[in-house]
Amino acid sequence: SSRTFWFRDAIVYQIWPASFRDSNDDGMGDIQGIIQSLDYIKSLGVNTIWLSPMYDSPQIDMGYDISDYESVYPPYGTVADMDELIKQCHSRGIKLILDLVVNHTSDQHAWFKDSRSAKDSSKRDWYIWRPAKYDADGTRRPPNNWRSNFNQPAWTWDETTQEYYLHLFCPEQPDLNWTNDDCRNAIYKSAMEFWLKKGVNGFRVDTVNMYSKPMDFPDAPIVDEGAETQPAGMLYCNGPMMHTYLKEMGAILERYDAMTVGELPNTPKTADVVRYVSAAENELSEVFQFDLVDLGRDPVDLLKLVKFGLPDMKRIVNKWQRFTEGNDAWTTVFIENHDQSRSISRFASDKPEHITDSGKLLALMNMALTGTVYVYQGEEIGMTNVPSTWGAEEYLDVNSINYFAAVKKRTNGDKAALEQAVQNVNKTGRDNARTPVQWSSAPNGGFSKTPTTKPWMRTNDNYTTINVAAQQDDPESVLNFYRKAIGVRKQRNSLLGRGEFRLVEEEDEKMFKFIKIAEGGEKAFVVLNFTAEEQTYEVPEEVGNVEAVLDTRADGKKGTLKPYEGRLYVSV
Ligand code: TEU
Repeated sequence: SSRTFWFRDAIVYQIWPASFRDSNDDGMGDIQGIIQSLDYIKSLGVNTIWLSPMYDSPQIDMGYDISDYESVYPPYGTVADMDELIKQCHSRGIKLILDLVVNHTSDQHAWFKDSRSAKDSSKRDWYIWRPAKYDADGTRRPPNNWRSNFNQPAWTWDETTQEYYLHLFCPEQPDLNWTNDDCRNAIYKSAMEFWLKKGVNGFRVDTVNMYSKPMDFPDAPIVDEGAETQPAGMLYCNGPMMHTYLKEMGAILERYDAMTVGELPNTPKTADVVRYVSAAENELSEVFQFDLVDLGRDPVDLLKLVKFGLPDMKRIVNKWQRFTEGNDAWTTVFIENHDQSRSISRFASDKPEHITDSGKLLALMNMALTGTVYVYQGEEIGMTNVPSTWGAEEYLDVNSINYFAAVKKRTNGDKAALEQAVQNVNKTGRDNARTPVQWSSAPNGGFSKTPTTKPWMRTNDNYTTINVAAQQDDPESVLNFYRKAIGVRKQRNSLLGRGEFRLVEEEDEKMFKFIKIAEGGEKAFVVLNFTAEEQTYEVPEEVGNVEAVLDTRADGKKGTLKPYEGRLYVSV
C-alpha cells in the first residue's frame, strides 16, 4: 500500500465556487477566479483546498445536484480549467480535494432520465423506486413517512411509471441505489476515478453515511405531532451496508494516496464514529461531526435558534477532541462551511465593535485544536451574517425558500410568523455563508472583474469595511491574525495540531480554557474570553513555566482579557 497520512497535518481552505471570485463578469465565481487567487490562498499558510461542487448541474441545490460528474458547470469553466487548477495548485505545494456527491444525482443526470423512462429500463434499479400505499378510501400514500432534509416528503410520485422514488434532499436529487453493483461501479468510475486520474488528492464526501438505507423502509417514529412527515435521519443514516461500501471506496482511494473527509450526521456515539475513521479499517480518512455547528438548533425546527451556553460548546469540543484517545482514528476542526451561518455571528459577536476581536478569537481557538483544520472562504477576514434588515427575497437557498413556504402554509400566510421565519434564517440560514467574498471596498465587494457587475447574490452590506484589501497590510486585521496563527500552528504542530486536549473549568460561562499536551510533554494553555466584558484569569499551575506566543490583541495585558480577546501560552 502506498497510503500515507498527509491529511492529518493538512490545513484546508474551503472554496464555494459560485461566490469566490468572478473573473469574467457574469456575476458568478469561476475556476479562473480561483486560479488568479492561488497566491492569496497560499499566503494564508494553508496547504490544501477543498473545492465545493463545480460539476455540471441544474443548480437546484447549488451544484449538490450533479447532472454529469465528468464535466464542469459552464459558468464556472471547463474540464481544461480544472486541469489547469490542479496543476497550478500542485506547483505551489497545495493539494486539491473535490466534493464527492454520490448519495444522489440530479434528476437531469442521464442515469436518472433512463431510470425513470420505463419500469424495464436497464437503469431502473440504479435509483430507489417503490409502489404506492393506499388507504382504505383509496388515498395514495408514499411508501413511508420520511421527511427529506429540506422539509418535504422524501418520496415523489412519478406519473409515467406509476411509482414513487426516494430523495433524501430535493425532488430534483433522486437517491442512488447503492445495493446495485453496476450502479456502485459506475459511481466509482465516473465520480471518483475520472478525477483521481487527473491528480486530485481526495474528496470531501457529501452525506457519506446515507448510502445504505434499511431497504424495507420502516416508518419513522412520530415526534412532530400532526405533521405529514417525520424526521427520519436516525433511520436513513448508518445503514447495514455502510462499512462494506466504504471499504470498496477505500481500496480505490488507497491506490492514489487520496484522502476523504465524510459528512457524518446523526452519529452521536463515538465508538460508531471511530469505526468510520480508524486507520486500520481503511474507510474514511476523517469525518465532519456536526454537534458544534448544530448547537442551539431547535431539534424539530432546525432553522430556529434556541439558547445555549458556553459550557455546552465546551462539552462538544471536548468530546470530539478526545474521541481519538487510545485508538488510531483522527478528528477534524471546523466552525464554518457553506451550510452554516457565519461563526462570528453565531458563537461570538457581530456588533461592529466586536467583529475583529471575535474573528481572531475563533481563529485562535481553531488553530490550537487537534485535528485537520478547515477554514471556510471569508472566515479569514471575519465575514459575518447578512444584515437582519434583509427581506425574504434576498435569501436564495432552496432550504430557506422551502422553509418560508412551509411557514406560510402552516400559518395561512401570517405576516408575523413569516417575519419570525426570516429572522430565524438570518441567524442560521445557509445563505449567510454564500454571499460573495469581499475582496475590496469597490462596489459589490470587488467580487467581479468589473465591480459594477451585479453578483448572482447580494453582497453583505458590510463589504465597505470588511474586505481583503483593507486587511492585507493591517497588522491587527483578522486576515493577518489568521496568517500568524496558522504559522504558529505549523511551527508547533505536535502540540497544537496533534497534542492531547484537556478542558479546564468546564462550567465557566465566560471563558473557554484548555490545555494541550504534546507527546514529548510540552504544554500549551489557551484562554478565550467569550464575553463583551473584561475578564481575569490565572495560568493553571500544572502547565508549568510558559510564555505567551499568540495574543489576539496588540495591547494585551497579562492576567486580563479584553472583550473577545484570546491568548495562547506555550511551555518554555
Ligand atoms: O449537506 C448535508 C446535510 O444536510 C448536513 O451537512 C447538515 O448541514 C448538517 O447536519 C449540519 O446541520 C450536504 C451539503 O453540504 C449540502 O450543501 C447539500 O445541500 C446536501 O448535502 C445535499 O447534497
